[in-house]
This record gives sequence, C-alpha cells and structure tokens, in this order.
Amino acid sequence: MARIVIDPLTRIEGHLKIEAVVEDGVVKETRSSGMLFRGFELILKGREPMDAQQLTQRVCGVCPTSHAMAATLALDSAFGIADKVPENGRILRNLIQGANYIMSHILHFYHLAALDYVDVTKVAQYEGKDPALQSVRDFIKRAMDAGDTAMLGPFVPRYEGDYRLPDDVDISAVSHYVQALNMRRLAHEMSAIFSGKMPHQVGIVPGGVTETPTIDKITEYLWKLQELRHFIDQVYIPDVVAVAEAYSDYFEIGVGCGNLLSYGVFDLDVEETDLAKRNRLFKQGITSATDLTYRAVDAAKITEEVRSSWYSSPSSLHPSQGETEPDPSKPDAYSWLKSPRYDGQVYEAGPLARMAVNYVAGEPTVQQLINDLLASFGATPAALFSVLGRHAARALECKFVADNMAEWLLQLKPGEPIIAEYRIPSEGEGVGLWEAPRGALGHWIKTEEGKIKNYQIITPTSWNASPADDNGQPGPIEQAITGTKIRDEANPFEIVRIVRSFDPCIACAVHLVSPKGTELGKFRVS
Ligand code: NFE
Repeated sequence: MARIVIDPLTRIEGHLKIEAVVEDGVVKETRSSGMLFRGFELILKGREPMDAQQLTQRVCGVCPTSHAMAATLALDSAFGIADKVPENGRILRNLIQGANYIMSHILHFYHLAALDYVDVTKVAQYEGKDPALQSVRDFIKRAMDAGDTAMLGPFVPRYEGDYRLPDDVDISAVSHYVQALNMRRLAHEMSAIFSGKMPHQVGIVPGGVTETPTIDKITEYLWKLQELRHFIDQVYIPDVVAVAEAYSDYFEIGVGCGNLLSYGVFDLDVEETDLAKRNRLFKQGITSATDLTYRAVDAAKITEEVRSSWYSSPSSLHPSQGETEPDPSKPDAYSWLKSPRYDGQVYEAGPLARMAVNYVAGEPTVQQLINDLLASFGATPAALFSVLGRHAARALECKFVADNMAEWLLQLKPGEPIIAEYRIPSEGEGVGLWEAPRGALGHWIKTEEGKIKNYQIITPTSWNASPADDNGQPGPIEQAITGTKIRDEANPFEIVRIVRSFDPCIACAVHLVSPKGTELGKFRVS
C-alpha cells in the first residue's frame, strides 16, 4: 500500500492538498484538504451591507465578478429591488460577468491545465519564426545555459512520462499558451470598459450598474469580443479537441459523483424575484449520470456539513442560518472547506453541470454543441462525466457565452436608465444564487439595524473539493480520484489531471494565527 501526498497541488488557485491511498495500482481512498482559511463571513459581520459586494470580491482575484454579482443579487433581494433592475443594468451585468467567464476559462485551459498534456520542452529545438515560440525557446535556453532548472518555472517541476501530443500540435499549443495571455488581457479590458477596472471591478452595484453604455464603449467592447470569439472558435476549442484525441482514455477517467447542480446564470429578465426560478441563459437545475433528466433546484435543500472540517459550529445548517466558528484542532477533521450538500447528496458544480443541465432541459444550441462533439468521438453523454468531459464542457460553454454576449451587446440602449432608485432598509434578508466560472455560487445575507448580522458564502470549489460529509460520503473530487488506476506512483498524472479538470480554487484565504499571533500551521509552497 502506498500513500501519495500532493501538497500543495499547484496550477490551481489557493492551496489544496490531495492524499491518495494506492493499493495494487488503484486508488482506494482519497482525501481532499483545503489548507487555507478564508473567514470572509467573519470579516463582514457588523459592517455596512453595501460593503459586501466590494469586500467579497476579495475572496478571489480570478472570479471577483461572480462574488460581486452574488453579493449584489443578495442585496437586491434584501433591499426589495430584485425586479426593479433596468434592462441596461441587467445586460451590462451580464457583459461584465461574461468577460470574466472568458478570461477564466482561457486561463484555466492554457495556463493551469494544459501543462499536464503539453510538453513545453519540445520548444527548446524550435527554429521557426513565431515570436511567441522564440521567446519560450529563449526562456528555456537561459535556464539550461545557467544549469538552473528552478528558472524553468512554471513549466517544471512536473511529472514525467506521459506527454503524447504530436510534435507540431504540441509546439503550436505552446504558441497558444503565450497568445492566451493576450486574450486574457483583452477579456479584462472588456470588463473594465463597463466596470471601471479589473480584477475587483467597481461597476456592479445593487439596483444595476454605475456605467452608462455609449456607442463608443459598445464598439470597443464588440471589437475585443470578436477577437476573443475568433480565438475560442479557431484555437481554444480545436486545442481541447486535439488533447482529447491524444488522451482519449481520459473520457473514462475521473467520473466523479455523477450528480450535477447549477443555480443558473446570466439573467434574461428580472421579473422573477426567486432566483431559483428566474429566466436565465443557463437554467437552474440538477441532473444525474444515472438518468440524465432535468429536475428543478430547491434552494431550501442546501446544507453545509462540517464533520470533516475545522469548524466547531453546528453541522447541516442551511446557509441562511450558517455559522463559521473555526476550530483548527478539531479531531479527525482534515479541511478548511465545509461540505455543501443538496438534499443530503454529493453534487458537482461547474461548466459540466451548467452545460449538462441545459442539455437535459432541451436548450437547442447547447444540445447541438455537445452532440457534435460527442459524435466526433463516437461517444455517448456518459463520456461527459470525465476529465475530458469537463474540459470540453468548459470550452463549449465559453463559445456559447461569448456568442450570446455579442447579441446582448446590441440590446443595450444608450441614454436609458442603468440603475434603480432605492433606500437601504434597516432590516432585510437576501440570497444571491449565481454561477461563477467554476460553478454554483451562493451568498446569503441578513441585516439588522442597518448592519450585516450574518453572511454566508458557498463557493463552487466548496462543492467540488469538499471533504467527506456527516454520513461519510466523500466529496466530488475525492470520488473522482478513488478507483483510478495509477500507472506510475512517482508520477501520478491521473490524480492531478482529475483535480485540475474541476478547476478548483481554494479561494483567497488567510494564514491562520491565534489571537496572540502563534503560528498554527505551516505550508510548504514550491
Ligand atoms: Ni477563486 Fe471562484 C470561481 C468562486 S471558486 S475562482 O469561479 O466563487 O470556487
């Protein structure tokens, strides 16, 4: 029996530790541990409600827009203005959020996950004229000449022995790695056109947005969006397909819990104040690998369990009643993440969940995108529940969102209102159900005497990287790893490829110290 410990698992956001017990080459048990404490719920207590949409963005530099949206939706509902947001406000929120989806998905594929499949060292022999490849080649050469492999980060250290892309595909993927940096800059610039700056934008506020649409801004946004759409169609999706062709066994690796959950995202109107029922581009719903049928979401069925988490607060509370009482010495606990559960069951969140829920709900464009992809691999929808299924769903979703953004942009009406008028009530309660790029995101707020009395956040990675719950049910990433065959225990590609297919983010945490400043934990970062 061997124990594989990957700590920290790099090329994700935040610090995740994975421990896998391997027997006869197969993972028998997995533990996923979030090694940083976030504590935003505690920071927000007693503060002005309007602080929530600014402070919670600091949960993460990758998905701040989603936290702004979830907080703002919670405030919209606590202030009684959820259905008063004007059309321009609704559309601009979607455009600011959509730009962040594109940025995040390109970031994930090229700069976080691709290095599991692409052998960058092949570029050392490059003799062509592509300036991006020349710069990577020179970067590699400098490290080689200096005899210092540490200078090769972020490309090494890495696992060895399973890079399969044909040379030409591999080298062009490295070129796209560099090109993708520019694409992410473009997406950030798009956000900033309507939200002031990125990351941590300032445009999304209760009632709508702060920025007016003008012909100039719409044109500038459209120009950048068209360049990104071209990149998604001509580069990103083909690269995902090329990886899938070379690593097709990963359509069967990393299946996971088989249950998918989406809160829905991108409001198409704001008439419905119950966000679990609101008309959205991505529909709210759940589905399962076993039946692939559509079922509605009931937000009352969400709980957070803490048996395996470093918290002494009660378990199985609905987030509207949630409590955050850290207890770093709790026996048998192994994660700072709580275990969100839906109706007591384990659910995966993310692009696969969104696309699959829309697929089973009958959304025709999503059905066509997925059916075409599956047909090209001779695969059935069951193949979606896998490492490659998650990558493919993310890339196809990126296209679906970007294509819709081009239409939304032309629905803006310069000169018309962008924000509703409102007064902040001294007491209120609200929930913001939304989808961050990585999946279902919920903010729950309660205010009293004009201040935040309670605030709870459940992020997508809390769903996906959660530890075992009160009934011992492992979280989605744990389930996806357990049962996997490991070809080489010294180079456990399978584990990191599975984890990174979920695109986890152990978001914006703080080092944990006691009130006296005593160090309670030490983390090796390499
Ligand atoms: Ni830090 Fe985030 C997204 C949120 S992660 S990246 O997407 O919410 O769980």
